[in-house]
Amino acid sequence: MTAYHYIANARLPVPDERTIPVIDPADGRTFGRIARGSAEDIALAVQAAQAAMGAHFDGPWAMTCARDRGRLLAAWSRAVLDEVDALARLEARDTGKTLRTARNDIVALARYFEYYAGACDKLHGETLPYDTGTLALTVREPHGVTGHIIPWNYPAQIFGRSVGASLAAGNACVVKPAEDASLSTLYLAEMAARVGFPPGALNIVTGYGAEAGAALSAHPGVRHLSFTGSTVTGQRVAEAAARHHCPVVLELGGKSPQIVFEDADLDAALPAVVNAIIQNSGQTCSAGSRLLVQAGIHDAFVERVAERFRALRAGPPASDDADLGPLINRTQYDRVRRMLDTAHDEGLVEAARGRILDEAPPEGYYQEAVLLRDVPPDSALAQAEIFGPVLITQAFRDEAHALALANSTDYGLVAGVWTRDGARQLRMARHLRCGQVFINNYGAGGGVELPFGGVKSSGHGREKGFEALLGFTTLKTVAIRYGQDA
Ligand code: TXE
Repeated sequence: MTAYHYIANARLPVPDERTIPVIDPADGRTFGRIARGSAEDIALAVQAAQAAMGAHFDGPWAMTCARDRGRLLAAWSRAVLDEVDALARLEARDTGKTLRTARNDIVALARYFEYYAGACDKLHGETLPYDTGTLALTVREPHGVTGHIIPWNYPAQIFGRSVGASLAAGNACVVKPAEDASLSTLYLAEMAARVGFPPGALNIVTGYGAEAGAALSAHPGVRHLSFTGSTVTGQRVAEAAARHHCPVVLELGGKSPQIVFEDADLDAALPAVVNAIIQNSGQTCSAGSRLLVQAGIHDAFVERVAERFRALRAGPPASDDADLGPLINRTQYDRVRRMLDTAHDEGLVEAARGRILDEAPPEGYYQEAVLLRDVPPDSALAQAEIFGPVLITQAFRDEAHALALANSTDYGLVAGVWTRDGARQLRMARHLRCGQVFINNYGAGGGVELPFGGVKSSGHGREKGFEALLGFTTLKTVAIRYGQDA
């Protein structure tokens, strides 16, 4: 099939020499091609989005009222649920995630559209006390054209949370999915056209980050940018956006702690702690990648975690026996292996290792789950985002020590705390330097309603919930003089 961009509700085919192979992480084989977008393709997509908005916000999409935007998003949500199995299969093949995970992702995607469908017509301004004889009010307006740079770890979900909120607020979107995982985005854009979104409201340009992604972040017609990805690329995107005064939401990496106190319900903590790191084979920005356990129970609890790790199996996405799918690509696979080599060079203790199923093709990017114990806080393994199924442990003495360790990285995305002590729960929630704190649970990215984002090198701005919707608007103040002076 000819590779294409999707602009103004139509496929824009590209010649073969302008394509990128689509590789199946399960066996390393090429099974399709996507278009390799250029700055010209981005310009076309921005133009289509600008036409949908109109120069004075008088274009067809800008004139679509909030109620109707909500109805379109609701219809899109239902269409996604009608095709949940097809979408999950596509996402699993493109990313290597297990079918089970892919299915959850697609259901979450539908829920994003449902949430934002209901939120469209609840987005309102205020009236303000001002001079007698003047009515002052604020109106929430869209930014105009918004750019969305999506990573490969949760392509459908991240598309849903960012594009869903932006369209709900009345913006027209240009999306650049990751070169490693663009298929669900292309599929969803055609679905949007089918349910009735007008041409230009949603446009997709696939391609490499350094080409299509850089062109999108530098395009002066883009009035708001959402980026999810690495810290380094996020910085580049923000620098390019700053040149045309474009606000940016950055959702970057993490090195999130899961803190287990001696008084915790350990039976409840155990499965949650394991799931928080193996979910999506550890390729989750909010993965709970550092396990901090109070010294008195550290060894016994870590042994229970180790037992679970030994039973974990990496295998093909479609296999019922696989707990983890392969990593996304050769680069990520090599990166994780390199970090594990460093761990061994530094003499770190491997407390447990899962296994790779025999049915996994040797050319696939399979990495078994690894548990490393007593990792020094200043080592690379304790500081850097590994983005694989690797959990490290550290023992802490008391609450102050736990906090010091938890806050000791450059990141600040999520933290999990397990304790029955109510006052300690509140103290920890207050002093942890991160965007989300989960007490006696760990919602790795979960909860469409809950604002999500980081502090420090994990980024700024918030995705998800109503907060994200507000971020996709700008405020206009209107003061109407009607002349009845006091
Ligand atoms: O990310 P990039 P990569 C982290 C994780 C991972 C590392 C590298 O630690 O190991 O990043 O992954 C686009 N201008 N996360 O290299 O490069 C790119 O095409 C504009 C955390 O894949 O940040 C893709 O669409 N865009 C993370 C998107 O940016 C550019 C998810 C992400 O790619 C660009 C993924 C440029 N110059 C990786 N260069 C999370 N927060 O969930 C690349 N891109």
